[in-house]
Amino acid sequence: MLLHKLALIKLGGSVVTFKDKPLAANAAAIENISRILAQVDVPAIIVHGGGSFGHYRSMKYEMHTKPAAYDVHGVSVVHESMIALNQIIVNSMIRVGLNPYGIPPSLFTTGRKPIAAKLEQVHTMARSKALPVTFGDVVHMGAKKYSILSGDALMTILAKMLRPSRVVFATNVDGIFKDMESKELLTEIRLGDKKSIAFSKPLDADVTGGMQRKVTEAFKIASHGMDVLMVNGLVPERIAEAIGGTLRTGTVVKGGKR
Ligand code: IP8
Repeated sequence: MLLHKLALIKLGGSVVTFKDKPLAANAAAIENISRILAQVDVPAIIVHGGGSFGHYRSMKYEMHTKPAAYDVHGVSVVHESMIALNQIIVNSMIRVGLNPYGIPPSLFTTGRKPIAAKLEQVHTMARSKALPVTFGDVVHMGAKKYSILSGDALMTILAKMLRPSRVVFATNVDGIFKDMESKELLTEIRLGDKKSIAFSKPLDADVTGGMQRKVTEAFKIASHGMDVLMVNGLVPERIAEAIGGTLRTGTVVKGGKR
């Protein structure tokens, strides 16, 4: 049973950056979403992706989601690029009167494992008017190993521990399409439907797997009984609709039992 309201929202890299231009934030999209979030008065936690910041830098240093002894200078550069993007987003939110609080995932995870007490603290902050803003990042996996922890995987970690009442993935498309030829938008899908969705190949500039990764994580979250909403974040009203339970254009991955 969901006892309280909490919205968990992923802002995809394709929304907050221009994926085809290195280190280019989409300032207008970030500002539009910030304004929408300022109007929606509900406790929330934001996760953002890497887009042309983290992915661009990770490619240069050949860093992936597989834990390995990557070039530690690359680790610094990738992490710094994500901090820079987080600052752009946090500052945009401050300008519209929100109370964002940037949090690297390493503050509440060890590798990919959540630290329960720290996550509970993030949750408490969200319930008391702060807006935690975390992000996909490069994280330490022990000894000399590091790994890219995608914001999509973080969504699953956060959803499983905090059981939000709304889980929203905002990307640059309207939702999940049946296939890329017909571009028929699937308004509702169930756990059993996963095999029938045809994905396009992720862009080369995406080290964590593009839309397919999002859908995989959405299904994982749905298998824990939570509905997951996939919306177009470049039409920011849809994020507000998703939070308010009035979404008209998007895909709902229905929560159910595995
Ligand atoms: O865009 C990736 O996060 P994502 C973060 O959510 C890095 O997959 C550092 C590439």
